[in-house]
Amino acid sequence: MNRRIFTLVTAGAALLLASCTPTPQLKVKEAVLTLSPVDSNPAALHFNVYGGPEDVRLLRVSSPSAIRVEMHDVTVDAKTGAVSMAPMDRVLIPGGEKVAFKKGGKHVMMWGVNTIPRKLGKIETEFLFSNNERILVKARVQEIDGSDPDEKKAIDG
Ligand SMILES: [Cu+2]
Repeated sequence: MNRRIFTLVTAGAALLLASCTPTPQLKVKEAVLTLSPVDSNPAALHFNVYGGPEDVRLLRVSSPSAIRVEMHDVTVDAKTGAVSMAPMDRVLIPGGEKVAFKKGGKHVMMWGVNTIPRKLGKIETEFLFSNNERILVKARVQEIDGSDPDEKKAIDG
């Protein structure tokens, strides 16, 4: 009898523990593509990556609606204050941690974004990680002032 109660209690404790410390899941969220006011200039993709159970590297971001996609980091020259950006091959995503790709920091640039995402107001993107995970994300597309793309406004009226 006592033994049975003990088993029930440990099972309950295990359940409780499991619900308190969920295994982190590798995720990409809050993705927004900001178009340039000049159509021939690249668009900037910002998003947050939430690390999974182990460290991984983000190897590539791509989109069927863009000709060229690059990951960039921004550096500020300590002496002159000049801002420059350089392509990154890979970005470490530590397990359980958030890595932000945001204005003034790491970001993704897209050249040649075609009319489909401009009309839909959404763009399909794919994130490839070093553990071979591929995450598909539909990012919101906006003009530089945060409004819907001009092409979508023209359709929606
Ligand atoms: Cu850039």
